[in-house]
Amino acid sequence: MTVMEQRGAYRPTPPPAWQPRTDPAPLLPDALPHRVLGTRAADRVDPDLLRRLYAELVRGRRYNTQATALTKQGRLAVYPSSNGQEACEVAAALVLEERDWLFPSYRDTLAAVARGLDPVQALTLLRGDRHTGYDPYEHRVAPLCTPLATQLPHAVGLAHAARLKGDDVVALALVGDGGTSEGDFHEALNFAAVWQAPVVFLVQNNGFAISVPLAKQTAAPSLAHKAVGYGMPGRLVDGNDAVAVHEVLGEAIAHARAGLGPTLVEAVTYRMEAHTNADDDKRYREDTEVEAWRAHDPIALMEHALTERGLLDEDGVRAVREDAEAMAADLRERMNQDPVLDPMDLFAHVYARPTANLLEQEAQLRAELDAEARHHDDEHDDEYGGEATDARSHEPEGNTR
Ligand SMILES: Cc1ncc(C[n+]2csc(CCOP(=O)(O)OP(=O)(O)O)c2C)c(N)n1
Ligand SMILES: [Mg+2]
Repeated sequence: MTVMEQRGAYRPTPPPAWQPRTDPAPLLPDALPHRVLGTRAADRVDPDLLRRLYAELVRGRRYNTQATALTKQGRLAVYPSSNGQEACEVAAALVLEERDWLFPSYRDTLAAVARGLDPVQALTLLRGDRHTGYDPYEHRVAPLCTPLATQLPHAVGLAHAARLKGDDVVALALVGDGGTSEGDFHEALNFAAVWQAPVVFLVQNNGFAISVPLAKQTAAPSLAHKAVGYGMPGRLVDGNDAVAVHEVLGEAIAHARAGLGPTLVEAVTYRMEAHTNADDDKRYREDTEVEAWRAHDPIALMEHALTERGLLDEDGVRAVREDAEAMAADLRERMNQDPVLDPMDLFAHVYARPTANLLEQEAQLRAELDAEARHHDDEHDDEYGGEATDARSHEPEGNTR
């Protein structure tokens, strides 16, 4: 007897007949990246917003060049420059309310600085000094995250928790195009949409994950399309147009704040420099491609818009540049001072309740440091016949701590 004969019934469609649960059309991204600068809409943008964005873009680029120079001087271990991506960085920082949270990746120091973080503290991690280097609660900036996409579930968790507590907080999480291939990206989007968490994901599609171009990374029509599969809206924006990014993020944040759930924004931009100072981009891309993007520079776009509207003249440009130079000089000077570090800090801020292993390692390091200090003191006694109280008295002259 066949299965059909057994049951005595046959229907070609699953019971009940399958339907999409929601209409996907409103979730689909715009056909082309949204732009404001260079269009008629630029005439209506608030002049103060234009001037603020411009000043921050210029400061941001100066910060990037200074930080890259510091790697060459051995003052910074590594720097992933966001040169070319300043519009995303600056718009992300300026669009948030003070009570909101920013979740950056390693490439997003500019966003953290534009949100108010001390420019030197923002580089502490990349200098290899200590932990995150700043207090995340001070400006509501989560640690700059090096493991790809791990900041995304953190952002969703914080946003969901805030909603449960009734706090009016939105989390904005930044990630790269390559990061969208990580498991954490998918888990974060899924949870965010199921919980309708007040979170916005900004994907900076800069064309590359180190040397891997986007075409080898994903078969999706656009990264914004990835939103649809999770049931949240996807938006596409010109990532070099600071006003457009500010506008699209502003709408997504208002949507999230109103309890309507998350949005995925793909900003189409370009990484103008190598992945970091340790990378050689000539090995995997053509100069002509880089030059084509140079003509669509975020600062030039903004300067053009401001000049067109009579909001910027030579004096204005000079004032903004001088301010950026002063910031760079201060950064240089402070980064040229050797930080005073306590090795025991390795164990601070890791766990609220340290594990037995960590306590053991902490005691071991303390004993080693004490023994070293005693050894220095003994050497000093032998050499000078006197009593040394501080191991640092043996440091070479000219060491300016
Ligand atoms: C989980 C994890 N896997 C691999 C790496 C090594 N890695 C560092 S940056 C990078 C490329 C990331 O590209 P993308 O997300 O596009 O960000 P971008 O560097 O372009 O800003 C990779 C693979 C990492 N940091 N974390
Ligand atoms: Mg990338």
